[in-house]
Amino acid sequence: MRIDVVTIFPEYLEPLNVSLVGKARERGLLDVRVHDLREWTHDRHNTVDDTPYGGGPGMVMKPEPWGEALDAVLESGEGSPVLVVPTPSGRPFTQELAVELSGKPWLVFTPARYEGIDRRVIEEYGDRLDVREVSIGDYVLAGGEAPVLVMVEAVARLLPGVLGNAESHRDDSFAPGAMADLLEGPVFTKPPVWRDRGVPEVLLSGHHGKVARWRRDEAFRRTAQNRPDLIERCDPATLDKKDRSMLAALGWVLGEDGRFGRAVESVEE
Ligand code: JB8
Repeated sequence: MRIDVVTIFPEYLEPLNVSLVGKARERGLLDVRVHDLREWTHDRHNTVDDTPYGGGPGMVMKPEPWGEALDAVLESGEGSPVLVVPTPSGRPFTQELAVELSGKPWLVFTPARYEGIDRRVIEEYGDRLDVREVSIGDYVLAGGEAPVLVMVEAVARLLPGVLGNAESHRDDSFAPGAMADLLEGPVFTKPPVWRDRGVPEVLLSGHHGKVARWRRDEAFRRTAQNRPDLIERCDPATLDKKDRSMLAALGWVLGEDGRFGRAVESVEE
C-alpha cells in the first residue's frame, strides 16, 4: 500500500518511522510519503491560510496550495487514491472503515490546521476521487495530524504480513465476526501469582473450549460496563444461549422492541 500525507507539519508525522508502521515501511509492505504543503506556495511567507468569508474566529486554509499539492501527488502515482480528510465534522473512523481502507492500494491524507480547508477543495476532488471526511472521535484537536497517525496505524496493522500471525486480528475489539461490537476482555501473563493476585483458573486449565467461553463472557461483562450503547444496538439473533444468560446475569433484558435494555431494578457499578 502507498500512503501520501500532505501537511504543514511534516515533523508531526515522524512517529510513522517507528515501531509497527516503521517496520512495515522498512520491510517494503508500506510506502509512506510525507509532503510539506508549503512547497506549493509561491509568496515570500509561504502563506497557507486566510480570513474566513462571512467573518468569525480563526483562519481557513487557502485552496490554491492544496490544489497544487494534490495535483502533484495525484500525478506521481498510478490510478486514483482514496482521499482521507480528517475533520471533527466527518463520518466516524471505525474498525470497519479501517478494514475497508486496508484493502485500497493508495491513500492520500490531508490533515488541516486552523478552522479547516476551503470547502471548494473537498468539492473539486470529490468530483474525481473517492473522498472520505473522517472524524476519529467526539473531541476537537488543533489539527488533523494526530488523527492521521491514528488512522495510518489502524490501517497498517491490518496489511498482510505486518502483524506476526493472521489470527492476531480475529479477537480485536470490534473485529468483524464474533467480536463485532464487543470489547476485548482482560489478559494475563506470567507469573501465575503477582502481589498475591492469581490468574483466573480457567486460563491455566488448558481447556480451550472453556477458555473461549470465559473470554466471551468477560467481553460481554466489559462491553456492558464500558459501552452499554453497544449492547443496546446489538442484534440478539447474533448471540448464543450462553451470551444471553451472561447478559441476563448482568441485568440486561430483551425489550418489546427486540433489543436489549437495562432492567430497571439492576444496580450500577
Ligand atoms: C483543524 O479533532 B479533529 C480535527 C481537528 C482539526 C482538524 C482536523 C481534525 C483541522 N482542526 O479530529
